[in-house]
Amino acid sequence: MTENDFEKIGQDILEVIQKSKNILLHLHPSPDPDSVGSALVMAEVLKGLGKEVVIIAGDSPLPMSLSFLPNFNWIKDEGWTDLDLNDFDLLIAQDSGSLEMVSREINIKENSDLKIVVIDHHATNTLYGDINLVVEAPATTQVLFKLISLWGVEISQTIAVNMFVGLYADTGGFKYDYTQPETLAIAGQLIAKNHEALKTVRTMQMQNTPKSLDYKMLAYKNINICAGGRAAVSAISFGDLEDKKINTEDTESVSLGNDLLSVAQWQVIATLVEKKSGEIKVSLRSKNGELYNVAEIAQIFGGGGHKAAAGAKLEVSLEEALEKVIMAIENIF
Ligand SMILES: [Mn+2]
Repeated sequence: MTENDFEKIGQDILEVIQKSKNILLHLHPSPDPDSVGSALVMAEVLKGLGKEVVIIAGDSPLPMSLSFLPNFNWIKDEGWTDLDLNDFDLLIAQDSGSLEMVSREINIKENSDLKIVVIDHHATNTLYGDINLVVEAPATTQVLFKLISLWGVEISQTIAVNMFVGLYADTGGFKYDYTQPETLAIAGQLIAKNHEALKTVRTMQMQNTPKSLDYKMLAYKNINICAGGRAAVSAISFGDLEDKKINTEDTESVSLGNDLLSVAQWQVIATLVEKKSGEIKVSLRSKNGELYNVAEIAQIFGGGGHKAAAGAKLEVSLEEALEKVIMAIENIF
């Protein structure tokens, strides 16, 4: 996207916001720090513009492992069916590459005439909004930094923290290849605004529960090595999660993908987690997305994401999912 296009779309979004009174924000299913950070940043900006704002947790429970973020209590523990979409003038859908990433429970377009503004950084974004600001950036909070700078909004101390955690998390702590010089420049400005942002990311990395380690143990116990030892797929069954009484709060702080990718020989890894019986969440990671593009694999299963990090959902048995994912991975080697 050219600078001109960015400015044009950015101004269009501001105009729509100015015309709206009640604005709805949401977290995407299995919300990550970029989703939560983006929602809290946008909410603060909108409140500053005198708007009524509601943030709902959406499909997933409130991500309590991020409850230390400033203004976290603004997020209502409500799903999409708990509210009347007609009460709102505008939905700003952030960090969500498709309607399914906004909600898998309802189809927002079929259930309302709500105007939708999309602000996102996923290359596979389906442009489902009335206005779409989809920018190649490592995190939605990076897009927001540019956007609110364009609007002339000052970065507050709380905005700085919520933006920083989004940048930090989506770049794996500024390690992933798609981290841009601009990402670090923005991170520097955020730290200059509020040095506490560093403490916040440390806090973020210490949110395991004792059962988080049981969860990791299950992942490590159920590894299938494939592609001649260059890839690995871990599969965790619903039964095992039930037996160990592992809940969302135990899993949301754990990045199995990063743990498995720490094995030097494995170029690609996948984790299959049977969240409910017959419903498999597939996460894929690649050490080198140019060489082994896992977004292509995710797309086979109706998912999406980035070349080095992608995901999908399968509604089959765990055994069948495992077989299919292994086959798809072996095909790209
Ligand atoms: Mn993101």
